[in-house]
Amino acid sequence: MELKGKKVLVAGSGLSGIGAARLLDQLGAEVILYDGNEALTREELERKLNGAKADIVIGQMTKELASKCDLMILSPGISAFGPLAMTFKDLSIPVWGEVELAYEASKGKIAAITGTNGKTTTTALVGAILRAFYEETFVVGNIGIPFTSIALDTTEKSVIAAEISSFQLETIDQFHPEVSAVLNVTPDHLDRHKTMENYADTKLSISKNQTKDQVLVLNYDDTITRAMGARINASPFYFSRTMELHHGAYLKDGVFYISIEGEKQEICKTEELKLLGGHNHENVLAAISIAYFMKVPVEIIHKVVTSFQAVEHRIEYVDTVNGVDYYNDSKGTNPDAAIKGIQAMNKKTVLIGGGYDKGASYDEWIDAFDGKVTWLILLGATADAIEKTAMEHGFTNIIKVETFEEAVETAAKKAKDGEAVLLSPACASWGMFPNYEVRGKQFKELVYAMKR
Ligand code: UMA
Repeated sequence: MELKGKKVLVAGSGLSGIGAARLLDQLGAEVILYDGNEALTREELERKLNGAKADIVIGQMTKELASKCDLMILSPGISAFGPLAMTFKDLSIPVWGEVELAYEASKGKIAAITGTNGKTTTTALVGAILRAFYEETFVVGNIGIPFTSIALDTTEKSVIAAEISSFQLETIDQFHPEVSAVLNVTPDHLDRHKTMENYADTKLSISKNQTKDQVLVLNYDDTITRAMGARINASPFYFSRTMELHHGAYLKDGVFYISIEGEKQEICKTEELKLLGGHNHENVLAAISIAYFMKVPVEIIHKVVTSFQAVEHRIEYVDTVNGVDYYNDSKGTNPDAAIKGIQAMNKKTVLIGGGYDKGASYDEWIDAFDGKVTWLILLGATADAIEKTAMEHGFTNIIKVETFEEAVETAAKKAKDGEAVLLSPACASWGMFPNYEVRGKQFKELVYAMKR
């Protein structure tokens, strides 16, 4: 769609909304920046727009305003099936996500990565590998850099590693990655997607425009992603931590291999990695596969994979205070991610959990405590629900607190010399923090303050 002169409403004034508004202004569209949060001020949004032209509307959306628009760009935090998006859809006005808009405006080849867990680490690792080989590499998306913010900097020679969430996939249309990946699908965001089937289908739509000569990388060890291979136009390429594959990437006896129709090549050994935890072996297998099909030579993949360090907020070692190791896993925003957090610990652990309620079930998470968790410190909207589940599973060493400071203080008191404190909440941070990054940074600050 030619966007010059079109009236486009951008919904949401967070990272994506501002990125989209700025891009649209550069493309010559007439931009309306809308945000439903009445606590925001015009001045704040003008400051964020940083010189880009846009009419600002805060508060209620009206049908009259909607009917004047040619297109609406939706921020990922707002559902594509909620009342705001439906107002536009009912008027037959196209609704795109910020990712679709960026795709329309950008050039180059995209490696797009989704999955419930591991997508930030995998995207960062793929980005690092691509950067070691290609001059023009961009790393964007859910990882925290809106795709729209770099769209006009891309050229035909660019390669883009994009972390794409299920929220972002609700509103793609023509988005067409060269290589895509669905790392795993476990329960998350069910308050928004309602059923697992819906959630998995949304994830799979990452590949909907790909053709037979393009690749969708899938996890063979996850039953949901394994079944996806039969439902796509692209060629599936599987990875496995448990099985040797004729055509796929796999881990066997501590060695990572990539095998193309039975022709196998060794990439590296587990002992060479700086990434901790078995779940990271899956991320490495996925990244190896994606980079291979983005045509990066195996020697370069080896070099980057073996030097790559963990991403901030994902089982990140913070410091040791009074003999206790502190780990920040603020990115553990659902039970499955938090299970990986506990599994990566190799000592007795005081766990800090709880937060925003996404309607998850905590049974498997509590089961994963496996005698390793000594105390569970709970806070946020889910504290009572988690306590109830823990009690049902016979885990009673629970302390509920009101504030985050209190949580860290209490954990420090309960942890003994030689043990660990892990922030891995199994819940999103919303309600207490704007995002998990702020929660993780505050955790680190509190640990550093104790050390001082
Ligand atoms: N808003 C409304 N109406 C609503 C809801 C929100 O107007 O009904 C407004 C809010 O007032 C706010 C804005 O929308 O001003 C926020 O938009 P947003 O929630 O889409 O957040 P962004 O700042 O644009 O950040 C988004 C992603 N956030 C979400 O999907 C919730 C970021 O992922 C991403 O890094 C960024 O785009 C750039 O691509 C964060 C995230 O939490 C890390 N992702 C979820 C996850 O990983 O689990 C999916």
